Amino acid sequence: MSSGPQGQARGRIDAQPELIEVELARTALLIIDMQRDFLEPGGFGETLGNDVSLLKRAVEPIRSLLTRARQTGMLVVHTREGHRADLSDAPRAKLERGKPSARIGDMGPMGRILVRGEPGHDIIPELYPERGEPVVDKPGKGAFYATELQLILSTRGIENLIVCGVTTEVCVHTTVREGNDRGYRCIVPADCCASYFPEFHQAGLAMIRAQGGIFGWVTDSVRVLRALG
Ligand code: C5J
Repeated sequence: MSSGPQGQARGRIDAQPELIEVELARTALLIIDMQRDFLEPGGFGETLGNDVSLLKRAVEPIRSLLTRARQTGMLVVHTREGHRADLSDAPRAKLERGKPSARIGDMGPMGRILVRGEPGHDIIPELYPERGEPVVDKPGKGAFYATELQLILSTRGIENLIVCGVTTEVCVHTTVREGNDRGYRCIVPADCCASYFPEFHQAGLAMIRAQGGIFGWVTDSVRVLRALG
């Protein structure tokens, strides 16, 4: 951590393709969809035939960043993918897709699959939001689509996003692409993301940092913690 010309605290994050220096007061931790529906048996992820235990590896690294962000007063935003109980915000193209063992809105062991307010839709206890941390409900894969996320970030003067969560190549990637197009510097700690497909996780990160960082920067939780001081 160092000070800028106006005395603002700045963090230098060792990343790929290159080091990035950010003003910490203009940086937010964005945690994507760390919900029971994706990480626990019986939820949306498992209905699609996935081994949900593969996502657990991201929990502890995210928890270490979350703890530090809270200590430093950094804005923390959580997101949850899910739909209204009447599914009026769930397009047929999404509802009818594939051959899952149960569809969005069906009853499962954690309540209705991917429906807001159901136990499965909630964030896992290890990363549970604290009072005052915005929780953005999103009907799509990207966190900017049909949500108030951009308003929340612009109200706080945020320019940089540290993007964590699941899954790397779906909701994290979509959000990084959306954020990049909206002018945010998106920094992705690799160990704070996970996928049901380890090869997609690697490919997703490679796409972000390729071509001089075409969508953003890739780092890890240890390097972010070091930059936060
Ligand atoms: C998916 C997500 N994979 N949060 N959602 O459907 O990545």
